[in-house]
Amino acid sequence: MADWTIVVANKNYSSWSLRGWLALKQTGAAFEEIVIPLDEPTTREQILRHSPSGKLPLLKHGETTVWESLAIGEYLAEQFPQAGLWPQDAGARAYARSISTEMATNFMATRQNMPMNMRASHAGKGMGAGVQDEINRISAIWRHCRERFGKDGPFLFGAFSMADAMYAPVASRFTTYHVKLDEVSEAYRQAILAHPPYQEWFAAAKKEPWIIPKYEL
Ligand SMILES: N[C@@H](CCC(=O)N[C@@H](CS)C(=O)NCC(=O)O)C(=O)O
Repeated sequence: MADWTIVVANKNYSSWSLRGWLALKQTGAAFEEIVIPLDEPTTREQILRHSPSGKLPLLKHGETTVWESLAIGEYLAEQFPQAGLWPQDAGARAYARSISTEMATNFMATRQNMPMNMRASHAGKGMGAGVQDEINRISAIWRHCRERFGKDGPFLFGAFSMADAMYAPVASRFTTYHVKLDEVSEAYRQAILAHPPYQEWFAAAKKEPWIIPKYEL
């Protein structure tokens, strides 16, 4: 049995699960995975068997359990310093933590109007009140990071980091809802889509049998 297990929800719909899973993949550690489908009669009971908050993702490492995607990222960064989950430079690291927390606690209009649904293609849908303002803020973050910190690779801080794990579901949403982006943000969206672990997750999402009608706009 692997030392590491991650409990996630449906790959097609669970943006938070994708964040934790991408962070774990970045460490290179072998891990086991438990997938619990959302919105089923037994979902809550199944999640509570693992997660005291009733939410996923949840990471298990021996006797240690960690939930909340940012806390998972912090724990993995401590356990695997070589994975580069946070940038080396203190200023860049502070910026990465700020934008990751901003992602974790904001952008409610986008979340509500553009639920993650990796398999779907909903051109023109999801542009509810406040969404364009949030898209503008997200694009400004992406442009700033790419221009100031991203010279050594295609991601926000060059190499793939926790900040990319946090914004990867947004890249997925912008794809599903055909959001028009500036050139720099569009290139970043494509870099996320081309990231091999993202593709692995997406391939699994496409094979899932579950459909959640409320996320099928
Ligand atoms: N703040 C949490 C959010 C986790 C969250 O909301 N997860 C959703 C799945 S995307 C969940 O577990 N929902 C449980 C349910 O709908 O029953 C984190 O960062 O991990």
